[in-house]
Amino acid sequence: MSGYRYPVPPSSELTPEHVFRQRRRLLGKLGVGMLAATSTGLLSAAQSGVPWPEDVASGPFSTDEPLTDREIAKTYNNFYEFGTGKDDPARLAGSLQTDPWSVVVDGAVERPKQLDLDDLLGRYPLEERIYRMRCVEGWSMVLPWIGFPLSRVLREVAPTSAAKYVHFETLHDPEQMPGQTRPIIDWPYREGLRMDEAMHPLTILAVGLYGKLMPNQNGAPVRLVVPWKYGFKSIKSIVRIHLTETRPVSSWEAQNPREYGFFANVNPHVRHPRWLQMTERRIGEDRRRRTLLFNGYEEQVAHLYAGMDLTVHF
Ligand SMILES: Nc1nc2c(c(=O)[nH]1)N[C@H]1C(S)=C(S)[C@@H](COP(=O)(O)O)O[C@H]1N2
Ligand SMILES: [Mo]
Repeated sequence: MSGYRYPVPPSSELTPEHVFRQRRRLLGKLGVGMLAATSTGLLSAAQSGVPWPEDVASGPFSTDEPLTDREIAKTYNNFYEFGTGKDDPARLAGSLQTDPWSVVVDGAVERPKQLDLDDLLGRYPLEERIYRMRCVEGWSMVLPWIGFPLSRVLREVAPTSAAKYVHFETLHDPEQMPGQTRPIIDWPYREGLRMDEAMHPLTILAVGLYGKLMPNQNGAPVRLVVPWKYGFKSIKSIVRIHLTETRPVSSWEAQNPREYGFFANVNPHVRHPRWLQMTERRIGEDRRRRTLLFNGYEEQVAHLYAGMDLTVHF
């Protein structure tokens, strides 16, 4: 990859300034702007369920499998910053302040950048992507995300030849995230991708779900979605994206490297000491399904791992 430059997208690919200011005003009218004012807990983004103010294009790679029930997807969550119970995030994530918000994009880049909420909601053309999601614990869902390819952001910051990996960090604020007062992991939650995985068109930053703004419990205002990897790679409520030459150590890997590898590709043939990986339970169904290599996205991503022993690099 040395000497490789990611071209900056032509400005025609970015949403014109006036369009996203307008979107922001619309979102404001619909209630997003009120979130700060009502942050006493009367109304959280999760409860407000603000609909997208305009049509969102349907993006590539969507599955036509039936969607997971919206209410289940919003009440059966892993977001340890709000507790380890599946229903904790829905009950407790209302305390998360998502406006204002900013994401720093820096490190091995020529043009470091700070993305604020306006940028996240309007700078990049939004698409809906219906993806299968597979948790390492053995359950799966089909979720309609709204977001944009991470590659759009990475191209804009112009990675240098030293950029081999991308680190991601969740907000660290125990006052808003009560789970961070307990040493479950070494907070903040951290994740990482290799540069080619981060640039892959399946990899998105998501800001919405089921046609509405991202509920807090699902990782508002912006979370990663990497559908061929176990769910823990899809880090929520991101505040920093940092490009480096060295491979990051993700939070779960640091906590237990035998159970959680850096790659974490969905792979029915790589055993986990505590959970079955050959099959999965699609939330809402009774029978177990066979788990597919790369969560069924083999055609799109297998080439990224050509020549790698996936039982070693799990
Ligand atoms: N910051 C943060 N991100 C996180 C987690 C978490 O605990 N904290 N849990 C991960 C796990 S294990 C899964 S399966 C998915 C769940 O996403 P969902 O609740 O939107 O379905 O989020 C991932 N991202
Ligand atoms: Mo997970």
